[in-house]
Amino acid sequence: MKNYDTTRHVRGESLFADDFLLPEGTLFASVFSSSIAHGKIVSLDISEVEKHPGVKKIILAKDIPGQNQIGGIIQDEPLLAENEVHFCGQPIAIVIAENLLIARAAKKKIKIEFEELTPITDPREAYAKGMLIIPPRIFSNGNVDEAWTQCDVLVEGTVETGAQEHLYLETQGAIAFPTEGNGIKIISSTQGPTATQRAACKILGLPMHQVEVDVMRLGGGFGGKEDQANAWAAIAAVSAYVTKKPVKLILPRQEDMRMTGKRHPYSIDYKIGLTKDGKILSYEVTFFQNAGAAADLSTPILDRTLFHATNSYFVPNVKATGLCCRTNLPPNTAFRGFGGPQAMFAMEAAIYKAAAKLGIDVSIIQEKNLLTEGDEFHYGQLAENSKARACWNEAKEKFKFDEIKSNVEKFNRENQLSKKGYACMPICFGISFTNTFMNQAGALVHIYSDGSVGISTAAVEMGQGVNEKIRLVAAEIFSINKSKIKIETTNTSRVANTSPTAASSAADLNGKATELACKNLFERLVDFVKDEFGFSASSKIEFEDETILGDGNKIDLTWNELIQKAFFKRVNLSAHAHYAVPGIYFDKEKNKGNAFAYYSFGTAVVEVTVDCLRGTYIVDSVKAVHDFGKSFANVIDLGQAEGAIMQGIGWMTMEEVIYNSEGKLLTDALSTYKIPDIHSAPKEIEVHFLENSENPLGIFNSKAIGEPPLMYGIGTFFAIQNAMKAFRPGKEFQFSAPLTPEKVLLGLYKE
Ligand code: MTE
Ligand code: LUZ
Ligand code: MOS
Repeated sequence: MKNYDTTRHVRGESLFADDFLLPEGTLFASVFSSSIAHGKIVSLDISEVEKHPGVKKIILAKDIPGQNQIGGIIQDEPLLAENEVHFCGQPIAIVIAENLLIARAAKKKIKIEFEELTPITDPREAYAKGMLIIPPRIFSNGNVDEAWTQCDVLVEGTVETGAQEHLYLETQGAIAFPTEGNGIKIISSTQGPTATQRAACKILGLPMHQVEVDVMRLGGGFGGKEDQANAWAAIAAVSAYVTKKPVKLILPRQEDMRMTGKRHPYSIDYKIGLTKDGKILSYEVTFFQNAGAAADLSTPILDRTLFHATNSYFVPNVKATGLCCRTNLPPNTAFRGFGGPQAMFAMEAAIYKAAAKLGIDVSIIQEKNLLTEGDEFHYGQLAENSKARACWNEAKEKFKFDEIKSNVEKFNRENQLSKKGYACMPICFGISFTNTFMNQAGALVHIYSDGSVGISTAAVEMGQGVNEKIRLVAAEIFSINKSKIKIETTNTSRVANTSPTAASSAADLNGKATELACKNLFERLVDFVKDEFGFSASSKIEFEDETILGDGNKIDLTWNELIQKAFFKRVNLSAHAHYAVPGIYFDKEKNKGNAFAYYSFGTAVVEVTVDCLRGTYIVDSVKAVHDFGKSFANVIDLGQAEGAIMQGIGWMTMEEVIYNSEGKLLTDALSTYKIPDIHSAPKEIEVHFLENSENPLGIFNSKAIGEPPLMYGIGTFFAIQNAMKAFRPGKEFQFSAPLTPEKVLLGLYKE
């Protein structure tokens, strides 16, 4: 299967923001940022920079024509720091020069003095000092306090999860062009063109019709450009607005790593209560979310953590508390899974600890508590069409859990310094933006008079294959060769008021909008054929491989001829459609409602081998049965599953974001921040498509795939820990991710 971009990608012909041919006179921006995590700006001297040859302009907070504010949900984030700085890497000044080298060299001449204040980097410390961004959020049902008394066993503990750097191949960036009448056009590497448009409008003090945002494609986003592309686009925009010249800003990798937020690290307290045969009765959990210095998307991310507090299990009594803690780190942001993975890691940790105390197999507790049809989540929605047990049962049978267990035990009996471990990992992920209003999209479809088709939607292509999916939708409805269909750039003037490409729902939302628009055109063409060829109103007109059938008989008319005829008869060959997900709502006061259109389910089993002399490990295999609904793009979906699994393994094992106590990022390059390469990929990944799954709320009955499989990676942590237990039976290990080789070694040998 060829993806929409395949040919251009392999020939190096695909255009990214950095590849745009620039008009003569384009200027280049570089961002001067804070070197400390918390402090007051005592003095700022730019006089030396202004004298630097080739420097055209320096922009400070006071030069911003509109509001110095880019907070999307909570208005707590200045674009440029004015009196205080709140994180290391916070933008303070924009240096604009005739070329990039000058801009970067000149900014070193800025003289700044700070009065340093003590930074907070730990969310629990922030909480203790009252630094909450919003009041505590609580999702609950039943009564945990009453339920504890009915439990045979109670365990409690603490869990830590680490940050994760997005490391999209293409760093953040934008190019802004002044347009007629003081407007701005921005070419941006953003997942959310409308959010970028809004941020630029606020900074410039312009109405939205004066700012056009255009997105060709992204070299990866992974959530890192859902909100955080806005700042760089706004910086390019204000630079172009002030200088009246096109201005380009592309972040160098190290600045990108230092200045942008990551996946939220969490510190978590849990308490779980079960009967002696492993039925979970009660679960209480408190999430200390390290939000960083501004809210960004932390509040909806925290909500998704609360939604997914019980992962794929039914728990009758739940109290989940979310604390959004302000610290002096770069504002943390969306990252594939959006707070869900942290919640699921905590739930699994609780189950592991309970299993150890009960002296039973973890998988017994997992299996016993899986969601069954119609179980109620703690926020009131029912697990309808639950495939949790179907996936588990099929995985158990197909991958032979019993055999894996006995093979691992046999290996461990026969090997002293090398130990194997395995873990089962069921997942359940809700599909929809949890902010109900965001679940809408638009499509604009033009059939040109030569029969070729151009489609614009709100979806942003970032490697996940959404363009190919949208092309397949149109090709299916018109029954034309997909080579006739072009997917246009994502542009706010063509499709307005869009939600970001996020929440795994771009293919569903934009695919459905495309389906509606194409069906609309199809109906017009059917009516035209009936009129033109004398068919009755009740006749059946079909399109098949670019030919037209009337009541089952071929009409002497190709697609191209039909379109040309329709054009000359003044048929409207363009259609816009809007799609809004039906049936969802959520009461944010009571924290109850049907937040999700549907759920994505699956079960994976992960096997690892740990070298107990070195602390190193290899992932032998990840095998999963995943519910893709009825996939209509199998190769893309499989690629998404495999990529997400890798990213999940990276988060759980080797990717370690380290800030020192002064809030300075130490892992700001690929020499110090390790991501999985081909050598650390599982030797085997096998993802099986669950059969007989239908999903009318997904495009063509498929299910969203972008994020859910990431959470299979969590199994890797527990598989490694199980291998460690085989080496040191009886030793208690901490649930602190990532489980790097250093931590494995210390865990095995340090008392
Ligand atoms: N796949 C690639 N190759 N690159 C990406 O940046 N982002 C992921 C996922 N898969 C991403 C990706 C994230 S975070 C999301 S939310 C979904 O793609 C968004 O696209 P979709 O809604 O079309 O699945
Ligand atoms: N973004 C968002 C998301 O704004 N709301 C969500 O619920 C969400 N979920 C997953 C990923 N991004
Ligand atoms: Mo994905 S975290 O919703 O961009």
